[in-house]
This record gives sequence, structure tokens and C-alpha cells, in this order.
Amino acid sequence: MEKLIITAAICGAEVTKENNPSIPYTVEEIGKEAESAYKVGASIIHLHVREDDGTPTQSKERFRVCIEEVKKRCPNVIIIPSTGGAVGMSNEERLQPIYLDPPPEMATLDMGTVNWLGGDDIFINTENTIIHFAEEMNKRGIKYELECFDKGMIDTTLRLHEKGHIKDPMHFNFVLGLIGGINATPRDLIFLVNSIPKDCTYSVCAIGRYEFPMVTLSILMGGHARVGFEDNIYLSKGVLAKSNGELVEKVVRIANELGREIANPDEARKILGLK
Ligand code: KMH
Ligand code: ZN
Repeated sequence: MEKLIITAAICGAEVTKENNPSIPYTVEEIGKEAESAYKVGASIIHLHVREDDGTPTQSKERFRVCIEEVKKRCPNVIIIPSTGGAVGMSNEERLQPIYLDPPPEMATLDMGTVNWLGGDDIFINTENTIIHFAEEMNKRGIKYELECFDKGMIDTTLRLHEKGHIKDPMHFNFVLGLIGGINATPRDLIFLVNSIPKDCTYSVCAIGRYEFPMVTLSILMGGHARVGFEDNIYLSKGVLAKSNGELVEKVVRIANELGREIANPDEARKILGLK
């Protein structure tokens, strides 16, 4: 089996210090959290950024300084800025990090609209939005992480791939257990994995208590793993994680027990087909 790529989603846009005091907001906090994950085995940082008061932002300048801080602490790590941002942001705002110079190696591409965490919120990604985001990334040589919250989003991806908007090699991230998206069960994950072409790569993340069971199944099936405060703030039942590093360490322990080696960033680049 390929070595395991571990992504740390260190911040997200939804969780706050009221949920877990270790959620990073400032540039220094973001840098420290990325470093905690990198030091113990994360080769990718999925990055959202915040203002110092915790407000999510897609400001290009804020991304620039945060990426600089992360790179200083984690020299060759792969950074995947979010183009999802937070619910309610405009498309122009969400796309800001892909216009950095130099452009990021990768960025997220959200593959459909989803009811967001119950209530009235909707995370809107129309087909035209997806095509526009993909084409803008294509122009800049940015590889997308294809975020799928449900099976239909895989079908959309494959259709847009067929039409030439989405380029090879495709790398998916399956998000399970989000209220509004697909459930986090072995049956659902196997269904998703069986729905993508065999030559694609994929990673798996799941919300809250589903994080480690779903990631473990992905490790067993040959997929990759994403953990971090964006998805889950607990190390175990009722025990808040003190850092993203603790969550990554737990994945490394599980992978070691299951005999799956961990990829370093350059090995991850090779697996993902990055230049
Ligand atoms: N915060 C969500 C609305 C992404 O990073 O592309 C979007 C999200 C997905 O987290
Ligand atoms: Zn995200």
C-alpha cells in the first residue's frame, strides 16, 4: 500500500476558542498549530485563516502572512488553502488565496451545494461556480483537492472531468458525518470509494466522534487521512485535544499499529502527482 498522507485541518471557519481554547486565530497561533501537526507526521496543512478576533477571512494578505509563518516553521509542508471560506462569503472573496504570488500548490474545490449544519445555512457551490473556480485554478497550475460532502458530488466531479473542466490526476477529500451531508458509516465510505476511478487518490475526514473510526477505515482501505480542529476538537470522548499535533499523533499511532507507513511531504507530492 502507498504511504499514508496525513492532512491537518488546523483551524476551519466554524469552531471557536469557546469550543476549544486551542483553536488558532492569530498568525502566530496558526503557525504553532501547523508546526505541532507537521512535527509529528502531517505532510499537508489545510488552511483557513482568521482575524485576530477569530472572524473567518479570505483576505489574500492574511493568507500571505499565515502561509509565510507556516512555511517558516514547516519548511517543505504542502499547504492547501481553503476556497470554501465560511458560509455566506462571496465567490470573489473565497477565491482570494489562489491569486497569491507564487500560487499555492493546491487549493480546495468544493464540488456541490450542501445544507450546512442544520437550520437555514446553505454552503452554495453552483455548477457555474465550480467551473469558474476550477478554470481559475487550471490557469495557475493549482491542483485541487475535490471536496465531496455527498455521493452526487462525485458524479458532478466525473461529469466536469469528462467535459474537460477538471484535470487529472484527481484527488478527492470525502467529508462524512457533516449535518446536511453523507453519514459517517463504513457502508457510506465504501460506497464513495467504489464510486471514483481506480487511478484517483482520496483522503477521508469525518466530523466529531466519527473522525477516528472513518480515518481508520481509510487507512485500511488504502486512502489517506485528514484530522484537525476544523473537523473535531476532541482527542477522545470528553477530552479536548490540546493541539492539532495530538490529533495527528493519534492517527500515526493507529497507522503504525496497522502497518501503514507515513509519507513525508515530498513522498506526498509524488503520490499526488505534484510537480
Ligand atoms: N467552511 C466551509 C463553509 C473548504 O475548506 O473548502 C467550507 C469548507 C470547505 O471548509
Ligand atoms: Zn476547510
